[in-house]
Amino acid sequence: MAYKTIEGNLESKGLKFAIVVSRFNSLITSRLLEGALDALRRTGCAEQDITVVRVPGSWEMPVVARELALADQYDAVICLSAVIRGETPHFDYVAGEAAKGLGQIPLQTGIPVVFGVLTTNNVEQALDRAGIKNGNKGFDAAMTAVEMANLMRQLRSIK
Ligand code: INI
Repeated sequence: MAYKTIEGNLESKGLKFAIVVSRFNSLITSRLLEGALDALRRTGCAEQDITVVRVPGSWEMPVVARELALADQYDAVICLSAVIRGETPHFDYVAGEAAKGLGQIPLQTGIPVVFGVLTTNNVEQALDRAGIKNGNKGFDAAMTAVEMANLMRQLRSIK
């Protein structure tokens, strides 16, 4: 007997998304947001099905993403920020807590939370990943959100 494959498609018509975006490093994060919006629009998502929530920095993302996941309004939450290594250990605390906090939310809520958080050594590396040289990680994060939202719908419809 042929095996069964389950995977999410890349159509976002009828799905709802929340995008959490940080103001910190806004030169980078505004580009990540543009990339994410481009991906959602191009996969068919209606403008009124997209909610953008702005937060001060990566540190503040988990509590806000959790609230959105619990709201029962969104098929996926997309988190966009950039943590850039400086001279102090601040980077490790902020990046570490953001990753740890965001990682727990899908497990607690069943709503996919996509980690569109850049962690780079300098601004140039971040810009490269925000539409300059190495693609746009905001676009990639939104495509992952679309796939995961569809996958979760399929898994929930299995009888
Ligand atoms: N927040 C970021 O999103 N990226 C950073 O690189 C960063 N650095 O390096 O400090 C950063 N700090 C702010 C932090 O997220 C909080 O907003 C702040 O500590 C207030 O709680």
